[in-house]
Amino acid sequence: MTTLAPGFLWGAATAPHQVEGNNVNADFWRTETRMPGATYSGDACDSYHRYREDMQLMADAGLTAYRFGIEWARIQPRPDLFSRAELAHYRRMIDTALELGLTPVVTLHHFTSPAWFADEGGGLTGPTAAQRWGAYVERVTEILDGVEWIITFNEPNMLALMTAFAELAASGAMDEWQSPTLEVDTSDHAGLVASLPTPDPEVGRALIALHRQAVGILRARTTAKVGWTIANQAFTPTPGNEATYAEVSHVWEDLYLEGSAGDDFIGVQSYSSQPVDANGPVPHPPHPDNTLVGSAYRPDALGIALRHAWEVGGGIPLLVTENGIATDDDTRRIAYTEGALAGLEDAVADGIDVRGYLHWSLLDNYEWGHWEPTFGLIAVDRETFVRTPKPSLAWLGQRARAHAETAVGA
Ligand code: IFM
Repeated sequence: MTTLAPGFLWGAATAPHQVEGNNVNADFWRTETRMPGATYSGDACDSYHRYREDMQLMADAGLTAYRFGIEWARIQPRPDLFSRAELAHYRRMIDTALELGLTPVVTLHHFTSPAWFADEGGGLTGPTAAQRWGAYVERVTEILDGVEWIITFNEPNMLALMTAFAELAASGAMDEWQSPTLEVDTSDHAGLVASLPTPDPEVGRALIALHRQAVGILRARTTAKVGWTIANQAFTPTPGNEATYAEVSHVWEDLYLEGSAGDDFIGVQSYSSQPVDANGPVPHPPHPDNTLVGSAYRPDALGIALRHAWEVGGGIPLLVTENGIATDDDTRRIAYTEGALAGLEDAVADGIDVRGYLHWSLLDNYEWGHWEPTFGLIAVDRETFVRTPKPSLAWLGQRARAHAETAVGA
């Protein structure tokens, strides 16, 4: 007997730079060329042209929601130029999702900004940020009719971490670039994890201000539910280290959960879990069970993350905007997701308001410098772009269908 509400969203997620291809005006397009050992995004999954096929596969499987992003660098390729054609492109994506019965969950910023904005003097932390970001958000509201869920920033805490990485790299203290997500590439660098920088709270506070600005604009011009998505680390204290745990949690995520005050929802993004001892997050050693990004196999992380976000967020409704596993074994993906959903259902049974589950990722997409960590429910041929759904897509779709039947019969 499901505890999930009838309108619970079942879907999958992508981000523009990771799937669209040829995002040539974005800052990360240039960053890729500066990352030693990195592979370029290039054509990515060519979803810029193949989005209908992607959405059709989701709808055919039984899913009911699609989280995708709008790419600022396409909407505003130059400071003095907004592209009507690109606005129309994203409107077509929204229309296609609605036509296929998929609830669009739209992200306005998923790690990438226009390169000209990054150059203007500090990007999101620079003096022009509020004016530039506000103008972009206002312009995008012209195409958001009928969209019920809008995400301002994806993982502001990881954006704040990326700033810390960039500062470290600029100081020459880091001879090798680390991908922007915590989960990436730690397998080869287990010893490095302990000395990784932490998200810069100053950057965090600047992002909270930009988020609040966007919430104001979106509330005034749309009827959508508005929130942002936090990378939840599912930290757990080791005995006697509760105070360190509280400090670590604050700098990594609670600052951002608290910055959600007044929002309509908090996007929870969870992959793994990490204990905290007296020295901080405990480095995770290489292990045969690790995922392809070197993180611990922890399906229970989602339940921990939901409970933490609910508690710190003060009861703001939650939407799982990312959860998944980097693996080339789809049976393992299903087992992981089964475990994660069990944690979600337990949390809901305990009274936590969770509005949906969006799996990361729909496609085997570009993982910020790498193609090897495959998170997708659908494989993509890197030469032909042919999509091949994995059993996990049908499995997740079946969960959605079973829930719909139970909810209707309830
Ligand atoms: O691919 C990323 C995504 O862009 C943000 N959250 C984590 C994912 C997996 O590392």
